[in-house]
Amino acid sequence: MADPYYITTAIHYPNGRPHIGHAYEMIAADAIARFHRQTGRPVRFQTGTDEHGLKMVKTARDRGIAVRALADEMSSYFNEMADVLNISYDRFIRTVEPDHYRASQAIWAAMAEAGDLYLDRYEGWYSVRDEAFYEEKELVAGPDGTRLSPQGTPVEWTAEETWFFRLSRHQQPLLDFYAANPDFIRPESRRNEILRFVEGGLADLSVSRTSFDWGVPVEGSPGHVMYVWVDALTNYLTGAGYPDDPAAIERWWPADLHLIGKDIVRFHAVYWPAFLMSAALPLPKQVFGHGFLLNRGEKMSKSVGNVVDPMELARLYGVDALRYFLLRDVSFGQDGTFSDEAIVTRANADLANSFGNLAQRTLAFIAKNLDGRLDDLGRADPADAALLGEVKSAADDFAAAFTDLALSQGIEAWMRGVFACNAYIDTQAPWTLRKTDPERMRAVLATLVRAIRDLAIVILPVVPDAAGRILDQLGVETRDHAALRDAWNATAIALDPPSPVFPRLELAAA
Ligand code: ME8
Repeated sequence: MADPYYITTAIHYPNGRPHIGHAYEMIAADAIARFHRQTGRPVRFQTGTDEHGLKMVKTARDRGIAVRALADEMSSYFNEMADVLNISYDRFIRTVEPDHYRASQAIWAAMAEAGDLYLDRYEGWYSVRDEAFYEEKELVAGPDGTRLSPQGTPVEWTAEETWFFRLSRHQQPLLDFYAANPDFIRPESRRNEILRFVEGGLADLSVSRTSFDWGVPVEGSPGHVMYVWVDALTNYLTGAGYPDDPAAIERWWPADLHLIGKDIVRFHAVYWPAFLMSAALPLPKQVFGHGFLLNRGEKMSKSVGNVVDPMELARLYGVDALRYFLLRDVSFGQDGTFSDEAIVTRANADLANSFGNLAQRTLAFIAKNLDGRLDDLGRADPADAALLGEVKSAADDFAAAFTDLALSQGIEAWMRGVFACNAYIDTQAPWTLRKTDPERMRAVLATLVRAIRDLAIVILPVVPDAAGRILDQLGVETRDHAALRDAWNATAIALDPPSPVFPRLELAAA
């Protein structure tokens, strides 16, 4: 039985509508989840919303509505976006759900049992926007002399009685863990950042709040709710069945991959493993901090007014084009920039003009000249095996790259397979063979159909809808990688004139 694979995105703050950065993270995680499913691994994929904390309280207060009403409304937009973008999640978790309360209280109890929690008074800086505490030495000066967090967000002084977690005690165990697991934090730049941070010493962490009540209650400590990051991180355990379902935990925990943005690596690579060590639970295998998406090179913000609605982009250009662009044009792990022009250019070049055209032209030719049937496989030539060899090597390179989370490199490898097919079709010229050598023409078409099927299977995780439709047109049911190694020959295919699955895009009017 293949190893189960558990992948998660960050859970998103539903204090506003989802933006393209949220969409990007879900799409990347979805492509990885789909890829692993195709290899035959049982996959569990979780995304969702992070609904507690002061940021939610303040946003609701500003809007004059109840926090729960804000959470319900905004969370539904995230869920809707996930569905529109074809995100194949197994669970869309909301941190207001009862099983999540049980999980958060269970890990709290385990940390208390380990002697890692104590009551004290917290005085220090807090950024509501980051939902994070900062030490004085980490702050930077703002333009008007105010203090800002290292992320550039406003900080406020807070003073209250809270529970503390003995993070300091976990400094050395964390360093030992990083040393023994060099791939725990990726990419390398993030790992180095975290090593420097932890080597610099860890202060104990304030993990409860008493100044508001929108959070998971700390049992036995009236007036305390958990610091939002304690319950937020625990969502990953909730999704694995903790604490109620030992068989599910056994199967899914530890998670294989927490996919998150670069701004929250500290929470996932320092606090989270420390909480888990304290609770005597296994640590996740990997935390990957992806880069940020920039709008034409600029950071997006409400005040600049350049925040982009991913649903609008999907409506204008199609979900598959958007998914393809984001995964192909952004080097995974680095920041990336997008614009309407870049999406259109990339989708047209790779999807409409290269792969789409290859499939459309081949299937339409078979539909027109052979009534959509290839019963007789014609006369083979070494060029056929050579092409299938190139496609196989493209598929292998894609798989190796996706296994290593080098997503854009994987797609580049796939494009090499598409280019090889287009070169083959031009050299073999089936439209000429139709008159001069029909037997050879059939072998060329059968080779192309085989190649198109394999390339469609390979690219399914990236463009599930369009690649799935090509496979439907070919009458191919399988979606698994195992099929890439089978002895399938093109037979009855494209009975009706095929319709193009990758339309040529035009730039939407500004
Ligand atoms: O941080 N480009 O939620 P969040 C790419 N609730 N990714 C971006 C981005 C951008 N421009 N802006 C944000 C939180 N992200 C917490 C997480 S997890 C237990 C709790 C990413 O809604 C960001 O890095 O602020 C994060 O991974 C995710 O979107 C949610 O951000």
